[in-house]
Amino acid sequence: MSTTTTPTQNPIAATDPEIWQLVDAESKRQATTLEMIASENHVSAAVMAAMGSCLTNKYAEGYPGRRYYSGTGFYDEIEQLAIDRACELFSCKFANVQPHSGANANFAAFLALMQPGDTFMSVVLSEGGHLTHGSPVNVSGLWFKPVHYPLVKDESRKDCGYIDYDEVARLAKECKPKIIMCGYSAYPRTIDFKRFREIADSCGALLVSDIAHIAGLVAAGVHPTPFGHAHVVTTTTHKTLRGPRGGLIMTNDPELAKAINKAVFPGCQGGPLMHIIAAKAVSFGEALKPQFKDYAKRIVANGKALAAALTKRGQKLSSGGTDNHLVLVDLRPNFPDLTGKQAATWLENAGIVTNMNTVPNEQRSPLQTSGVRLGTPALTTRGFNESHMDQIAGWIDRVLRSNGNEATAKTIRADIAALCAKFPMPH
Ligand code: DSN
Repeated sequence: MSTTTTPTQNPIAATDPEIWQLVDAESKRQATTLEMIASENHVSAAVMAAMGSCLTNKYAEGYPGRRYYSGTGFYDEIEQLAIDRACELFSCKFANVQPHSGANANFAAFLALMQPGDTFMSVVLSEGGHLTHGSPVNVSGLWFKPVHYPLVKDESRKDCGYIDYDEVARLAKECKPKIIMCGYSAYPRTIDFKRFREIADSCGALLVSDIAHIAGLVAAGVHPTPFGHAHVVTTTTHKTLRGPRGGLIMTNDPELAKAINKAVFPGCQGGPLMHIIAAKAVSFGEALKPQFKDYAKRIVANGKALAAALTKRGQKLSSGGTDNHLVLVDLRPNFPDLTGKQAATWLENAGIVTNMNTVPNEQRSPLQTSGVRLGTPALTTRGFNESHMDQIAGWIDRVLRSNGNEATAKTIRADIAALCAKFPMPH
């Protein structure tokens, strides 16, 4: 939603001023603050327009050429384009573009590859995994048996905070999982897909890589690809990939592709969201352009600059830095009494939008936490560069050291609004 859209131009304003007022206020919030939630981004006007198009009116259950409703000719072409572009973007053979979300993509992959009661391996949510990777309150943990592999915890080791690959290998031999999941929601380091595949092969498991956070980096070649190693790759489309909110599943294996299609529909979804699938196609088209490679490189350069600028100011980062778009600030050494929840509130008051996050060896509840997760994809979309990361790290550091001082937050918020005015939202 562009801030240049005035109420008189927007049909919501005419028919539902109550909702329009909130949408407009949100649009202004996005424009005047620093969006640093690592899983969020700002989509292009074209992606936004596809989501708000007439395609939302149609039922198109089934797949291209095999639908259960009439009037789906254009939808076949749209979905096929989305599939073809996804395959070109990730250099793979099969793509299912119908999952409504990353959670649905992961559930469909589980449904395709496992039976209830089967064992799989993943990282626990509190150490950077995901709700859908075996949390006891999610179907992945209710119906399947997760065995969680650890990060290196020994502070004296250089790879502290990295995946403990030796432990993954040991646990895999011990529990003989059906699936090994790799891919995380709060992991700042490069994933060694080759090593994971060797471990999967050693115990006869399938390797499933959830690249939701790094999909844009993988597509642009600035993070190694899981293809050639993972049997199945799941992702969201709205994070670094900068598409609409949604999910995607890919594979190179024709038999697995059949099982995945069946698992998505009719397994766990009904009518596909065709307006979102069209928006996925538009965003994949954008990601295939050379500018996207440059965008992804700048995300990582900004991530590294942000990490270095925070470290220079004495902040402690989980794993000591980042290889990607994500920085995890561990508050414990500098601010033992400060929770991630409180820190995120102080930062939001200053115009810096982040999320509280658990950190390795977390002692607090997920509703309090001892860390704050930061990310650079949305800032990079707006054109912020490495010099701004230093300025932003300075603001973050000041807020954290201010003990929630309201005057400090107010001053920084005004400075941020002034800076944001120079970096308009994508139109
Ligand atoms: N909730 C997302 C995130 O913030 O990382 C993962 O799906």
